[in-house]
Parts: sequence; C-alpha cells; structure tokens
Amino acid sequence: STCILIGAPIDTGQKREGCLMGPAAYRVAGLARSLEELGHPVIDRGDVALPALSPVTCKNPAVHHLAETIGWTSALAQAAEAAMSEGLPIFLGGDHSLSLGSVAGAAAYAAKARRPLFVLWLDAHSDYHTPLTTQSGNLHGTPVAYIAGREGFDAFPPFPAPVPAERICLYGIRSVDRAEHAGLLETDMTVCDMRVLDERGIVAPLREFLDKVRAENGLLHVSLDVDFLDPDIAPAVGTTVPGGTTFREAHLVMEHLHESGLVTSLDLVELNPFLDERGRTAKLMVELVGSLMGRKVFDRPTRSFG
Ligand code: DIR
Ligand code: MN
Ligand code: MN
Ligand code: MN
Repeated sequence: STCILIGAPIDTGQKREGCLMGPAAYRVAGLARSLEELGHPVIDRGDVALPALSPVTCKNPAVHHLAETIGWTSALAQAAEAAMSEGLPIFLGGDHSLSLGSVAGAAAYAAKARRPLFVLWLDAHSDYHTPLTTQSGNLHGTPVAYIAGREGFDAFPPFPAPVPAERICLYGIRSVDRAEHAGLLETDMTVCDMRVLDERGIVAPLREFLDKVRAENGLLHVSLDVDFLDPDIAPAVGTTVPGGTTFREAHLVMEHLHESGLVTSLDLVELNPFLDERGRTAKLMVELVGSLMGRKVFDRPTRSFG
C-alpha cells in the first residue's frame, strides 16, 4: 500500500535537543527511495507544524512543555486519522511523545472502521507514566498510559477509544520505573521484557501477539523507539539502555511483521542525529523499515527456513 511519510520534529518530550532533526535525517538516509525500490508508492507530507497553544497548568511541577505536547498531540492525531484512510502512515520523529498523537489518530480511525486497534511497543522503556507520576517530567515517557486510558491526562484531548491492555504488547523492555511497574501490575498488558525474550527467543512471543491481532481482524500500530536496539548498533538516542536487541534480532522482528501483513501504521521515534556517527543509526532504521516493508535476504517461493 501507499506509504505516507509524516514528519514530526518534536523534541520537547524530553530534555536533550536534537530529535527535531530526526525527520530530516530519515529523508537524507533515503527512506522514501528505499520504500519505492520495494514497490511501495510514497507520499511525503512534509513536517507537521505545531498549532497555536493554549495555556495549561499541571499539578506535577516536574512536567515541562505540557502545552507544546498537547498541541502536537492534537495536530498529529488529525494527521494520523486522515492518513490512515489513504495508506500506511509512517511518523518520522521526533521523540516518543509524538505517539500520544499518532496512536490517538489510529484509534479514532479504528473506532470508525469498527475494528479493534492493537499496539506493539518496541522500546527499552515501558512509557507507562502519567503526567502525575513522572519524576523526570519528560512526557515521552507517558504515551502507553494515555493509549491505555490510564487516568492523569485531564489536560489532554480525551483519548478517542482507549486500547484495552490485552491489545497492547510491550516488547524489548529493560527499564521500568517504580510507578510504571505498580501501574502495569494492575493491567493485563503483555510485557515482553528482555528476560522473557532471552528465555523464549524473540519469535514465539511476537507470534502469539500477531496471532491475536489476526484472530480479531485488528489494525496494528507499531511504535519503534530507537532504544529498542542495542546502543552498540544504534547509538543516536538520548536514553540508551544496554542489553537491547541485536541487528539480527531486530531484522527478524521486522521480517515477521512484514509476513504478518497486519501493520497499518508505524512510528519511528527518538532518533537524535546529533549523537550519531555519520548517520549510522538513521541508516539502520531505514534498513529496518525496509525489512518491515518486504525486503528479504533471499526471497523464497515457499516459507521454509529449516
Ligand atoms: C524514564 C525514561 N522512564 C522517564 N523514559 C523514556 O523519564 O520517565 N526514555 N521513555 O526513552
Ligand atoms: Mn523549550
Ligand atoms: Mn519510548
Ligand atoms: Mn525508550
């Protein structure tokens, strides 16, 4: 299907500057060309602009850039919902706060299409804070809570159709704050932390989740945080955590996502090109999107790898 590139140059969801160069880095790294070579038409919608902001206050003094984040959320939700009816939106971040909007738009679209939305969160972090629980005050740590309908988002546009926890899979997790952990234990969210992936391998838990999506004829939003990857292969991110997925594991995840045929929207988040060596991480992300969109090492007429 047609890939719709939507730039989201946000870096107010955390404190290190540079993520706003992410959309430009993906374009320079050849994302559109790579998708076209795989046979997908590409429409680049350019970068979303931040709308005029309304003043807003928060009870948690740590929280910063709340008005900006709410502005981005509304603008991106609109862009996402519109793009879903035209093809597969790919959001070029920008930090992970962009997913407050991209997933809200996907959820609004899914509700109108009367299909359940599923969310696969590929990340070192669980991003299950609310504006009231975050200690860093960085709102990029909150989108999963917003999507799942956790309370504490009164200042935000109401999430269109909160995604039941059973339809969310956190995958690659290795950094969970205390308040996130307490909240997650009260839900049925699937948490594939690194211990789970080390024990079971990376394919089996992914397949279980994709089988659920397929069984319910769901839409699938994939949110790919650069720090899902090991910092050795993807250094250009502000919040590296050791012990991430390897090059080969990450490509295998992408290949399974492609073969599932289920992915309907995608976020690429947290790339900070300023921290990179010659665009290395941007190029890796573009390659991973290639695998997600059908690139194969060796194309086989039958799917047998034995
Ligand atoms: C940490 C880091 N849990 C926080 N979060 C994220 O600040 O809330 N880093 N998402 O990428
Ligand atoms: Mn600022
Ligand atoms: Mn994240
Ligand atoms: Mn992260």
